[in-house]
Amino acid sequence: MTYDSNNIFAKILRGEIPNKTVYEDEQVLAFHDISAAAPVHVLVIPKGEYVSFDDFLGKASAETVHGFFERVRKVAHIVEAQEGGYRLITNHGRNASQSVPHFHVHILGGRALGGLLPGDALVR
Ligand code: DGP
Repeated sequence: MTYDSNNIFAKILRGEIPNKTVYEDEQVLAFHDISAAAPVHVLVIPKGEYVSFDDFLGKASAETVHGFFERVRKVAHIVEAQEGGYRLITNHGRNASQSVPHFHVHILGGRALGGLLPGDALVR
């Protein structure tokens, strides 16, 4: 997997495109999704160059992976999503409709989110 340093999240990390930051440290940036699908919709991205979850787990150290997911939890608490509940989504590749090729986790919450997939998605 080749990382495209012109993807939109790389531009956000370089400060070329503004974002509404929820949390930032040396490892991650968390910001509000531009097209929120729920009252809480935050994206958490590592600062390292990883195309997707699959790429991240394949390349990053166990310490980095652990640190990333600890921060996802921290961000979920910052936006106070833990009490009512939240869903994590990460899309890898074409079938999952990944649209930005920089690994990111969606934190969704703030309302009842319903079933796992939109509609009654039948596997055919
Ligand atoms: P995915 O489909 O999993 O690759 O999700 C990409 C998400 O990124 C999508 O929910 C919309 C969001 N997004 C795309 N461009 C921007 C942007 O410029 N700013 C912000 N804040 N979010 C963006």
